Amino acid sequence: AAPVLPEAIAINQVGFTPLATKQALLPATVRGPVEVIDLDSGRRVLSRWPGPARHWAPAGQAVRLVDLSALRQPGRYRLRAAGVADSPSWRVDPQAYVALNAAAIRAFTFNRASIALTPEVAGRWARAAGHPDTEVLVHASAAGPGRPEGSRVSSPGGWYDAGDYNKYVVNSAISVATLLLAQAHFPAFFATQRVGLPDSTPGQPDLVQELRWNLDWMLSMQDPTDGGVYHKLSNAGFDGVVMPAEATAPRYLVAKSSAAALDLAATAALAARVLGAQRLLREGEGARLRLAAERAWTWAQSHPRQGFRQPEGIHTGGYGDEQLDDEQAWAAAELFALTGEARYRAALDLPRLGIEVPGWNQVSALAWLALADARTRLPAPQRALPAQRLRGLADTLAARWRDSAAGVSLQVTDFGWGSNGGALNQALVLLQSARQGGPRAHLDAAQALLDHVLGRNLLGHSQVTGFGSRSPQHPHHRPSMADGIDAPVPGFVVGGPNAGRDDAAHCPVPYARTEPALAWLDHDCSYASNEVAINWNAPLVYVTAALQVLGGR
Ligand code: 9MR
Repeated sequence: AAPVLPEAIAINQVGFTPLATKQALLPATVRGPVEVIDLDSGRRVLSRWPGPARHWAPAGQAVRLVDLSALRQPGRYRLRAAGVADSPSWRVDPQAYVALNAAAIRAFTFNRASIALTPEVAGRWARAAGHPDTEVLVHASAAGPGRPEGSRVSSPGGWYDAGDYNKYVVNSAISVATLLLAQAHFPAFFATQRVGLPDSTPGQPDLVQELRWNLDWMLSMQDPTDGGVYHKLSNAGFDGVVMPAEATAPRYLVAKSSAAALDLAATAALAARVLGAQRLLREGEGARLRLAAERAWTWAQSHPRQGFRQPEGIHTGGYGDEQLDDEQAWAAAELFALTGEARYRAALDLPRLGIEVPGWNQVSALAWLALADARTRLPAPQRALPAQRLRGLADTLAARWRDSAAGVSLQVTDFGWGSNGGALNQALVLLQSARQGGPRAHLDAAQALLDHVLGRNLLGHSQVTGFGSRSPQHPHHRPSMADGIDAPVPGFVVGGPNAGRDDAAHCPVPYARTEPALAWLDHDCSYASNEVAINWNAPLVYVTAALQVLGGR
């Protein structure tokens, strides 16, 4: 029979702010009390009985939870119980998530294209610049009147998407938008959050400085002739396992798509609005962002169903999405929130617009967040809709959290490609309610999802490189694989358990377990469960900031 998990008492290995709800996960076989040991004094400071053993479907086994929230004294602790190994150490700390948040932002810096990372910025992960992207070839699929096939375009900067070195507009958009929302919702936190970037501008928060690296690149993906937006800037095939500077294969601008145009429109409009409201716009930037958004919108209205299909000879990531109602709504909502123009509101059918947890191909929640900010300009009968939709989704997630044997809202179907990113996006939704004075349960359900990502799971592993005493050592991330340094580049959340195990045939070692919540492989072969990606790190930045600010109350 498969071993009973977790092998050791599982808990968020980074820790908690003093007032946070603090839970640990136990194998069902543990029946006695769980003791909290203070690692400085060696003394037992709390003892609590675990709850009942209950079946948790995503892992196909029973588990127990124990609540340790009564412990509020800052310190370092470990958990002990008869019949199971001790937990890893963890902290109660008023600043519990400040360093993790900084590292999560710095992970974007580590993934910057076209720039060298010096030891002052990157420590032992310093590296040479790669991918200047100043002479990118227009691929046949992207050729147009102003830019024939084979012509050269400069499109430098931006972030590498993930463990690969390509740059994709659709995934960039949700990543930048999520970071902009973090800046919009927690400005005081980011005003003092210093990360140590290669560049800084007086008066600009580091978060904004970092996201601009990619926002500026996104703007360069717009064709000045017609306002259309290229779907990606990519090699023909994925690079080998080499450092960025050694990856010198030709780069292409590939096919315009409706999704890329709508997502750029939404992100540029959001950037103009958030940076404008916070007086962070640079000279001419507000007008430039607005014009880019308007032109991309106009192009998309005349090319409403230009899906992305991989052209002949191009084999890199797809980010193809055929269902674009949510992208259309997000772009319309952001342009309406920015400009107040009736034509954008007219493009929205709010009673029919649903809401789902955000993801690279699902942005309806982002549309509702924009509409919440613009609610006073909606017709009176619709003004309550944004709050209702957002609250409704948060209530659904909180109900799943309450019913869960493992104390987390994740269902069997949530354990697909990038499940950790999905978990953090669920937390982001719950935190919309929490930051507007919603019930404590919504804050607790969000905390539980961060706990899951930081080690309160049956794998007993934190899922963030460099954080927690057991963390991913072999992410599918080319620099981490090629740099000759044992420790992976820190601050990245890996994709996480993925029931699809889409890479199993390609990996030299098998997944130890196949249950949805256990299908994770800490091997650099595992692009389907152990890759990093900007769209998963962005909600890590959001959620750690939110729980630092809201959970400390
Ligand atoms: O995150 C993407 C996931 O939702 C898809 O199922 C998967 C397969 O199409 O692709 C993932 O995105 C990858 C992208 O295509 C290329 N760069 C790495 C991304 C993360 O694995």
